[in-house]
Amino acid sequence: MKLNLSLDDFRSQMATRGWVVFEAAVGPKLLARMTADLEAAWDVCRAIQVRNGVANDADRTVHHLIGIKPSFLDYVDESEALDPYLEAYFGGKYVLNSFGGAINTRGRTSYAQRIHRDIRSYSGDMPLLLNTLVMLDAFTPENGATFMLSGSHLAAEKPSEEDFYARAERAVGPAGSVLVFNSNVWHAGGDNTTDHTRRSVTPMYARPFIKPQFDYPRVLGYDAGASLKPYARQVIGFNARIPANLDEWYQPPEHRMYRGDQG
Ligand SMILES: O=C(O)CCC(=O)C(=O)O
Repeated sequence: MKLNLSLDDFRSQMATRGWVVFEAAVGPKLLARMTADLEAAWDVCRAIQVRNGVANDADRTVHHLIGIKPSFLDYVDESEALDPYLEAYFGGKYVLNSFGGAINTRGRTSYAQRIHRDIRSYSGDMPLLLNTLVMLDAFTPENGATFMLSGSHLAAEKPSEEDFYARAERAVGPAGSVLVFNSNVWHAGGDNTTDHTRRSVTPMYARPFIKPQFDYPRVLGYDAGASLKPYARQVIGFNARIPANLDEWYQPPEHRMYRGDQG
């Protein structure tokens, strides 16, 4: 992964605008694998969405890709390059909170296209949650590049729709770009008015003491932790698990399920 922003630029843009784009950060090989895996994951997720009666509004969205296909775990390894930036944002360790994705096509919409922020409790200047979005295809205004309301992480209130669309900027970039934003920023996916798909995956990160949306260590299996690289082990959440019996609880610090450096 190559990152075209200095740590200082990242810090200052995150403080003022609340979002940055690392352009063409992910290389073409991994990008192609993730794109193919995203299409395959849609079939897996869709079957369960339909079976469980939650297909409405979820059109062409996928969730919790870790464990569905291997390239998403490879992305976690690759994204270690982002660690100094994410650690600077959080001021400490962080874990994956969710890892979804979307396949936006002409004429089809999902919940991600409503104006929203991804943290239900506004956290002000306390950094609890961070969104990222990996552009598997180039993002353009025509194919629905995300609308971002710069500076909106600085106020609790939701902007009116009129105000939002009057002032929002578009997060554009070539394929492989990574949009990173403070989860307090109001944003919305755009409409795809082209004949080409606009695909993305959206790893979100949180401080380890925030409950993740999915139990990724259990998805992979606790035994899988030993074979992961230390960065992936941390980000997947192996150092921030919840003991479920007293044998897991009574452990020396180096074997604890929730390690002492997780905040
Ligand atoms: O698909 C998009 O452009 C927006 C994605 C989004 O809203 C999100 O990840 O929360």
